[in-house]
Amino acid sequence: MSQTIEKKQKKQFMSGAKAIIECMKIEEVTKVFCVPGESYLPVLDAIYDEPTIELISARHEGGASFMAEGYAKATGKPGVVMATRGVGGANLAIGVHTAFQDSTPMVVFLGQVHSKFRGREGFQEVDLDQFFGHIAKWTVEIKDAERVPEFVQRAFRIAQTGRPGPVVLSLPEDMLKLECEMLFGPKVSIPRPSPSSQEILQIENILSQAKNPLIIAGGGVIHSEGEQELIEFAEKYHLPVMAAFRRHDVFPNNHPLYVGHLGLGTAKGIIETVKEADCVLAIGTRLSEVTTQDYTLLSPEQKLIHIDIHAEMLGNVYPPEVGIVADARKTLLACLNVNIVPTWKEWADKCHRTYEQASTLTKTNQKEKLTNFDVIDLLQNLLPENTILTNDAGNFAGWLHSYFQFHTKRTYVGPTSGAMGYGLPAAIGVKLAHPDRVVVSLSGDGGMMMTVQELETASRYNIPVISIVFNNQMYGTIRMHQEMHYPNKISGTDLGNIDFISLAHSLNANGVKANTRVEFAIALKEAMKSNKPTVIEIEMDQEQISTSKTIQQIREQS
Ligand SMILES: Cc1ncc(C[n+]2csc(CCOP(=O)(O)OP(=O)(O)O)c2C)c(N)n1
Ligand SMILES: [Mg+2]
Repeated sequence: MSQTIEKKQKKQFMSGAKAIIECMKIEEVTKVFCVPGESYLPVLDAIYDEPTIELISARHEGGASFMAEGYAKATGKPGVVMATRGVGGANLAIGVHTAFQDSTPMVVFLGQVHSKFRGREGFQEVDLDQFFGHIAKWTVEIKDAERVPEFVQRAFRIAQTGRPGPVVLSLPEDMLKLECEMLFGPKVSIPRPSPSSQEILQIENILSQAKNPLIIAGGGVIHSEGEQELIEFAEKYHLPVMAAFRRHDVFPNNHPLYVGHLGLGTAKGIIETVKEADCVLAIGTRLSEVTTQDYTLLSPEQKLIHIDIHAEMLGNVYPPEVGIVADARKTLLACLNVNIVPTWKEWADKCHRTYEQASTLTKTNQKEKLTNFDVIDLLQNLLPENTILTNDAGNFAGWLHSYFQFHTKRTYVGPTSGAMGYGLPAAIGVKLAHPDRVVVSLSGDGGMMMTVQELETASRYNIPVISIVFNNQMYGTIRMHQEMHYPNKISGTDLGNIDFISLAHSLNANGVKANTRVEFAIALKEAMKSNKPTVIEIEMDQEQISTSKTIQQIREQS
């Protein structure tokens, strides 16, 4: 027994800070995002000495944490981010919350005050365990240097096991300098539980009685790398597939079995498809508020088969007929052998037609001023198939969600948390993960200004992301809600105009305004060739507040 332990674990003498870096090496971490602070200088110094890890120093911890989150979504590996004490922790909390809501693996290291000062409200002191307790999957303050490997390796395990999520480790500054004998375990392995044959039989029984079955597929399918198995399962039994909120790329949108996306402002016809289903197979989705359209999507008459890696997700929103705790890919593989004669082709075709009707871009124009429809049309036609798109929160995203078709897996990265400021930094994280692919972020003027400073980070590290900004000089989404509930009373939603082109230049990026289709096409092609980040500004029609309504139409209806 002790021999086995000797073989698997290696002992080394080093400081707490160096042990953190050693753990990162064991986990094959190659990118760390941060804003530096004096509280964790030994960690920064240990990274300086480690050639396999690149440190990306951002302009704001919110940006750094979104970069780490986007990087994690693009790679499937944990995003690693560091910041200092209460101030850095507070700033990066938005990325931790996003990683939690989006089930993204993330490991956060925060410098903490000296152990001797803890509890006296020292400089920038916050009890970080408590502060993050509610929005992180796990938190720990490492008080003993010799326990660094145990806690850091456990952090990487927890971040990736079951439903992935963020973990937060705080590091008292004296602990980082202490040297002692460290015992490291092997690289974390991730359990991928399979469903039992009994459970697969239950799926078979329920599905074989269904007249109008429907799959709702979420992030669990992507995280388990089960996209191909989902295609095979759907094709074998003619099952229509719908994507959960901001999981567009879970299934090819140009596939005859794709039937839409459940998001904000989803077309009525697509919601009708779910209402008409008598059996829903929800896989790797927590059936969130947005996916379920404010928890109104399913009714007790519909039979629910719910498969999730996290037991607590089952019955959290709807009580399932059968609930299975298992890896999505493993379950889809097992489902490939169910004994069902498919009879659902007609139903699947009908659902697909509904999706096509709702998502066909008919409103593009060729000559006049560029519209949001044109932008989506041109992105669809000019970008290479493996381009990765990210988006911020805001009404401008409605055009992307409704009309852009994601054909290839792992081509979309968006915040199910709905966090503004996400688009640009997430794109930077994604581009670092895939430097050879085109990465484009879409943002509104409001969201862009929350993390615009990260353009300088992108240019400093030569990360040529393309950032499209839809400028309507307002917090358009909230203005839309305001007009629906309090027409003609604009409160807090007007914004001043920003010259995004000058702003981009001052942050060492390219900047160009596109007013027509031709100008946009040229700008996009130039941006794809550039080795600098590029901002393309679109002047949005203020009146066209959403994909389907003008401000005037909303006022008339309310
Ligand atoms: C961090 C954060 N703060 C506030 C909100 C609420 N919110 C949602 S959309 C929105 C306005 C977005 O404005 P903009 O980025 O300009 O996009 P637009 O809706 O105008 O297209 C706001 C304030 C949010 N989702 N996230
Ligand atoms: Mg706006």
